[in-house]
Amino acid sequence: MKSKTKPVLNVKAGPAVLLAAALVLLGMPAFARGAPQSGSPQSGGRNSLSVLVYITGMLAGSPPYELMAAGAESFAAAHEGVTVKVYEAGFNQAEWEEQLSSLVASGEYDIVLGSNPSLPEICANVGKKFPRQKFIITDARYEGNPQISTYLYNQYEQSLYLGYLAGLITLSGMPHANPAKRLGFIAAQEYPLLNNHIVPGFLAGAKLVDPEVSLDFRVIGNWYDANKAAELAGSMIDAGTDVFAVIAGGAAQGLIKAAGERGAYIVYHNTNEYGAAPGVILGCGQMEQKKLVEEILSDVLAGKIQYGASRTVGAAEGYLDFIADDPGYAEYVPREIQEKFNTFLAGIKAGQVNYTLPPL
Ligand code: RBF
Repeated sequence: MKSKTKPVLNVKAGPAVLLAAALVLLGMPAFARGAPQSGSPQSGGRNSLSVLVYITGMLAGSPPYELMAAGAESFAAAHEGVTVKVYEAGFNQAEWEEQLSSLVASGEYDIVLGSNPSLPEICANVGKKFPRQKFIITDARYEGNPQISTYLYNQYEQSLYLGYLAGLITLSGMPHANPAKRLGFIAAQEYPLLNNHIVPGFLAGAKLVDPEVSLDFRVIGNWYDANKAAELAGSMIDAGTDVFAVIAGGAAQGLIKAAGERGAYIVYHNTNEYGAAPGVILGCGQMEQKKLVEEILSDVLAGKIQYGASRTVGAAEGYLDFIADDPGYAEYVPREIQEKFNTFLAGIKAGQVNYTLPPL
């Protein structure tokens, strides 16, 4: 079955279409699903929209997913005629393509919204079977497919400033900082965005503080095993790591627990996690995914999405930030570190820190 789009009001329409359009205006979008196609979403605006938010994993513990669902739901609450279904696909990546295919086969969704670097290829495959289905994916780059639009966060940049902060902390005289100049990075799994942007950016940022800083990089093997993350953290602390970064979804809780018990520090990507361990989590980046998703949906309604294209957004554009106005940073990080870090971050936001974004 093909995907369908909703009628717009300025089309020449028969009585059935007019009835469907009226029902949309009356807030009964479910009826409108049977309405015929009335023009491509790229051209001109639309009054109703059915969105599938496809979560490649689980919401809980995964900031990019929670923020995406929150953005879509708040947009739907503010726009009559916009409906959102959030589907959690679970952790079995081998099932994702088939699951998405059967969801799309219903023809219910005008767009599929997702956030995962591995999603474009899956959507390209699903899209071959459903040529009118559109997919919009954040946290990914994919170009040249007329069904797919992507938005890449410049995660090299967020890692650069979190790495810089980690470098300042490992060199400091803070209670748990040791002389080893050794940082740790715990990842759930390896993938190009992680290996080519996130980890190298983190080390490059730390090396701007002191070129002798080294990185101990370990992989959990999945996005949920907090015990394994705690185990890895313990052995990394034994080997001299005193400041960690982590990209591991819910499994990151194991690191937080181990660092709290053993005495180590964490800088955290994408979300405000200070409250989970004050005095342990000393810096949190912010991914403005909720804002980006609301803007994307607004562009969908306005017919302004560019399919086939990818846009990169970072700190200078206001889509990546650092949460400095939290006691977890303001009260626990020594003043002189804050001053150096704030200056560096301001430089990043002003585009004054020179770096080369590695290929993905
Ligand atoms: N990030 C999460 O926060 N939770 C997840 O469960 C999760 N699963 C992922 C699965 C795959 C196959 C890939 C490539 C990435 C996944 N990510 C997940 C990473 C996420 O999309 C993002 O890159 C990182 O959170 C860094 O912003």
